[in-house]
Amino acid sequence: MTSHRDKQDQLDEVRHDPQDTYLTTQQGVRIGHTDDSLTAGARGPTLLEDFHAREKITHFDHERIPERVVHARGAGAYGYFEAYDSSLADYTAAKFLTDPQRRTPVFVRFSTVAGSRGSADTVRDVRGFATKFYTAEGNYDLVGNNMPVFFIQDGIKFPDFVHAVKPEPHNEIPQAQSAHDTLWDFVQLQPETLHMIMWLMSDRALPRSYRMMQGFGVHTFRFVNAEGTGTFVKFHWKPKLGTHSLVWEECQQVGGKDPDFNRRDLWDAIESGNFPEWELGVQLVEESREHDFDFDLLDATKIIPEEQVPVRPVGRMVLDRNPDNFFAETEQVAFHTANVVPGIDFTNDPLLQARNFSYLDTQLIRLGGPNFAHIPVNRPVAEVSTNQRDGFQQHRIHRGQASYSNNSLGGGCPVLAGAGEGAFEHYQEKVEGAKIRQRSESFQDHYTQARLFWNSMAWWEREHIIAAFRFELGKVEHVHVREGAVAQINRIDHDLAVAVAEGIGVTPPEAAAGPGHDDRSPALSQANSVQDTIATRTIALLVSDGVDQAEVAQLRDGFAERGAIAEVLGTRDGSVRGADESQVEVDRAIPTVSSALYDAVIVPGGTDSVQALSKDGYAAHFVAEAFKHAKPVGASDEGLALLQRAGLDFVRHAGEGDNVVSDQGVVTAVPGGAGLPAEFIEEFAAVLAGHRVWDRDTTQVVA
Ligand code: HDE
Repeated sequence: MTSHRDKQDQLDEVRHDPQDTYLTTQQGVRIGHTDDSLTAGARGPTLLEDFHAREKITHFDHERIPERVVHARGAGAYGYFEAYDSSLADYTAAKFLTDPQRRTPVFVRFSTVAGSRGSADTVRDVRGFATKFYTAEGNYDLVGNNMPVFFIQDGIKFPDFVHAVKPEPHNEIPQAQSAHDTLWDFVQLQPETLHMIMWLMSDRALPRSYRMMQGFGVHTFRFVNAEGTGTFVKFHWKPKLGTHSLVWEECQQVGGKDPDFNRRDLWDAIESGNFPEWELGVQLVEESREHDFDFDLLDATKIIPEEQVPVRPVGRMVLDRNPDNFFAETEQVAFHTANVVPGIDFTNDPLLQARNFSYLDTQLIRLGGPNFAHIPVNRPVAEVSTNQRDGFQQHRIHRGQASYSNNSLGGGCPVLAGAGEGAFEHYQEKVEGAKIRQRSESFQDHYTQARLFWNSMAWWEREHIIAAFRFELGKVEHVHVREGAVAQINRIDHDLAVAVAEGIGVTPPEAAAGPGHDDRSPALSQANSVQDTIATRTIALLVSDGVDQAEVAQLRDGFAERGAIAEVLGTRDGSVRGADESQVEVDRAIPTVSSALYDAVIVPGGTDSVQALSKDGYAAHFVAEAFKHAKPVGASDEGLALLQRAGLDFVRHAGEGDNVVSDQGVVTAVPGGAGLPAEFIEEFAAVLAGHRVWDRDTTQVVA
């Protein structure tokens, strides 16, 4: 029976703890002095025989390996997957998806695509969502993204696309940005990118947290059941906390204040026991229905709208353990789309076919040879027995005389699995055709689904998309590239193209022929993914000397009960004085953070505290900015002064019989004998569960 511990038990064998050890060389010789080289005299030359110095420096010189050519920046964690029931057995022989008794260990790595290893987390980019399932039948890798489509249809275009999006080759500018000429030149000339570009310009490219984003296998894969019958399948991960994003301005601020924002969030959530969780779902299409759609199932620039083929929930994944060592685990993990197990197979999606070549190939250079599967994080929990031998970093001591099949000298071992012994059998698809270099006619419509996406957005999502196009194209130097991009957008939606053109100094185009349909897919809008929870959201409580300490405690406890985290931000670090002269502990000083790092802000009462905060530029800015970013803002009666100082002069005082007022996501309360009324926290939590308050008059904000 697979248990969630299997992988961890295996890793325990190689985990090393320096506790109670002596410093040694790599050869195990103890070292008593590591600060000075061996020299001829105190001021003389260093001696070659100083094996310790040489080993120490040589090892250091070789510490770096090539970063991933794409998805270089990432963060990972361990966990497990469990199927809800066995109902998928009609479609797939994959045991980890059909045996609810199993807990299959997993390692997941989230990543950005374009930036280098040291780039900021909160850039506008696609996020990788790669999962390695250590199943009892071998490793299965689902190497997906947080967007369900891709930029190109055929893998042969991948080097072109990546060269276009990466920093430009002459000056290596800009880092981790798509807002530059070469990407948009590629886009304007390659309309198959457009559907994905719509996703990239949307809030999906700015996840609030890895724990709050969806994942998609992107390609149509194939399930194969025990009888050998195939069914097309698309994979979906849905986060338990809903799908939520930052706004673009926040992303840019966070990039400076905390470039590790998403990485830290994942780490902290796991360390504090708030284990991230996703539900795995599948869309299933019988082979007989392959041609029933107005797009090609093999085209990775298309989704199957959920309204056409519903997503069927099949199991859940929980991440419950951080790695011990970033390099050993997160950096050395090697995913590969061709790592499949019986029950899962490929389709002829030309993007997938190229990936099946690329991922093995890239590990050979990145991890220095063919034995990277021996690296602990990559080792299956299933038994491995091959006739492959030697190579750099061979970690196994293969015994015996025979390393070939068939053999008689080794007793015929390793033996071939017979019928019923779990051998992987390739799906027997009949294929025929002339050898040609030509894209299928069925791949030629690049606008219908881009328009479907646009039609499905809430008004504020549309506003964000327009602003994103304006930002990105506004950074493009070549006018013909701006114009070309607008012309392409015009074929998706005329109003969108006009809005973009007006922002970037390009003549708005005439209406162009395009798909022109009004179809919508509600599942595409993040407005429809809100869950009724505030678990792990962060709320800033702004305080200074004289704060009402009872309110602070009440807010901390009230939000903790709902799984959220209220942090006390003071005009200085350490502690501030409460109104009753007690010490109120401060988590962080306001100038060291930013409203962009929190989901909401509340100003508790205490006359002196609010007065001091009102004189503090940082505090007023904090509130104004949180309001501008559509976040919930709250205040106890006295705290209103700071809200007004921040320009929120529409905020009314709560009054008699009306002790909590909630207007445009600004919640205020008049405390009674028992402190803040219970409805205050309740109402604030309800607003916060909605993540942002888009119906807000932002002209109220002081610039
Ligand atoms: Fe990748 N991709 N990719 N990709 N990809 C890599 O493999 C590649 C594509 C994705 O956390 C590389 O180990 C080609 C689609 C993720 O380690 C490389 C093509 C999707 C990760 C590679 C694609 C992805 C990678 C670089 C077009 C979403 C990070 C390092 C045919 C379904 C995995 C590495 C991790 C990484 C090639 C397209 C997702 C070079 C040739 C589509 C999440 O092999």
